[in-house]
Amino acid sequence: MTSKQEANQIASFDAVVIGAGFSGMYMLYRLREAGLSTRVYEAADGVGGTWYWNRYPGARCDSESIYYNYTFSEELYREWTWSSRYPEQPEILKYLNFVADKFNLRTDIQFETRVLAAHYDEDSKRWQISLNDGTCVSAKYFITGVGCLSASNLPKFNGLENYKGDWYHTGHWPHTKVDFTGKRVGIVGTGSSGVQAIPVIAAESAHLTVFQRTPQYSAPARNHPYDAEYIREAKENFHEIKKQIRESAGGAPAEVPTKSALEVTPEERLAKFEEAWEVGGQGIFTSFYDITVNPEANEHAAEFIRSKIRSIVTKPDVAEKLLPTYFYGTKRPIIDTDYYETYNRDNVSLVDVKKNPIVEITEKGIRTTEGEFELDAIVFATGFDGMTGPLLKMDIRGKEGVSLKEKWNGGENTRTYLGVANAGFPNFFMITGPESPSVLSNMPASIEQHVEWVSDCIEFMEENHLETVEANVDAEEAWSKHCAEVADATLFTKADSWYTGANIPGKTRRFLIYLGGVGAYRQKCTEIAENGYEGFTFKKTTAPIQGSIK
Ligand code: N01
Repeated sequence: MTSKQEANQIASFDAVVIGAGFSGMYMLYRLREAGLSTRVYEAADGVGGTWYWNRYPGARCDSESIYYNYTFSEELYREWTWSSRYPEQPEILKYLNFVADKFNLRTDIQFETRVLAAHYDEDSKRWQISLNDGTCVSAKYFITGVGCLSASNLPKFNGLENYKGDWYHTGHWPHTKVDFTGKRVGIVGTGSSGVQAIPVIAAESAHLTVFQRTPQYSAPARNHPYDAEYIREAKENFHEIKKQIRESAGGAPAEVPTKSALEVTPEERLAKFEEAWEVGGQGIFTSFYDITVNPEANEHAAEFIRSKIRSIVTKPDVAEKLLPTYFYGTKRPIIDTDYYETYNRDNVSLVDVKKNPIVEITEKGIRTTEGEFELDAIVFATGFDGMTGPLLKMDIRGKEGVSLKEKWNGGENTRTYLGVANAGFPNFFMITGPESPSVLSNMPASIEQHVEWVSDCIEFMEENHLETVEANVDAEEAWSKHCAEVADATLFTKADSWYTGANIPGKTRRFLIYLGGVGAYRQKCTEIAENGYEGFTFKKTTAPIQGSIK
């Protein structure tokens, strides 16, 4: 510990957690139940994490609500009632506030406080955590619940500082309503955020210009209110739903495809896609088992969606611009409400900024190589520095003062053990970190699994009077290699997306999501724990203990 840290230290805890979203709130709940003094630090002035920040028009969930919630408490599951299949952001934020109230979580959350640095002190075997108010606290355990998509990406557009209109990023939307009535609005980006915002902003504004770099595959969400009977059944089936969520490949009950898109007749294939399109949601993605591994199978799904775009969008030149060409599903498959239909409105125009790139932001709007577009407001729906971005925003340093940034070497060497731990960083745990199923699963399911695994590990340490736990280098290397092998067998690594880091200029291209499935991953983590935390080294005050000590 430096003398400055010592002088500024104001408190010590058993555990410090960063973030008060789904991850941090449940982590707090579990650690408190285990009797540990725990403090959560949250930059926002309220709970909610991603659902606190992403307040842009049209923001809603793309996992079905009855599965997109905590399942650790049956009482909680029964007390909360979702209004619809894919609820809007305010409702999800309300749910998370309900959880915070029900379990009295706020007493141990310090809001409007950003963690700037966390350094492991090898003498005291504790983490020294520096806050943005200049103070410092210490903790035996340091846990990040910072999400995979919380570091927003605002590309460096020349001239943005000269722009006289208002501009917004979807990931940091104002808390008061932004009124686009009568305004000429431009939106840059057509990922999930852009696709959700575009129909809503188009309906409100005088004119909406969409600046599209890569056309996207999107399927209708077919959102609808839930009827009382459906909700009653879900609550009655809580235990079955919880089991399915935890054992499934994607973290939510879903039909497991058993057929290849190539073994069925063209008529059967089309019927399957049509059915998924009509039901709405992510069904096309899971219609056949080889959509994300076989280029030919993938092309059938891709062409089906292209045919839908051609049939929905009435202006052929606009439809043509909207046709995606990358492997379907290798960027996050989007679900929408009237996205393609919006391009039939007279007040919407589409600019292809791959063909005519953005040159600069001017005082009046956006200039592409095609010309200047005058705009009263600009919305940047340009996404996030995903996976590693939120962690690397902080100065996290493990043994010998080595930072996570140095260890991961600009992404060249990003390695974790199970996406939860890092060699060289004792008593540091990441909830849904790189190389765990995270964003390719129903997030609350993956979050609950990680939180439960981490709190079990901590309880095990406390019961056995262990001072530190650290991932072994060889275990980490083997896990990282396994993750890469699973990913390389798919088409996911082929797309330029935030999944691969390709959306951030200069970021090393790596695919940092474990694709083995939530159920299989859970089993692996459970086995590791049951085998005495294979691949981890625990230390008592003096001698290290390898492997099984149960
Ligand atoms: O971000 P994105 P997002 N010039 O990275 C474009 C989750 N999410 O916020 O594709 C011009 O997907 C970029 O173009 P390209 C979900 O997991 C969930 O939309 O890189 N354009 C792309 O079109 C999702 O995947 C929900 O060529 C530029 C867009 O900006 C993730 O968050 C809702 C550009 C960014 O798309 C991220 O989604 C919303 C530039 N310099 C989000 N830079 C739910 O439904 C980037 N773009 C739960």
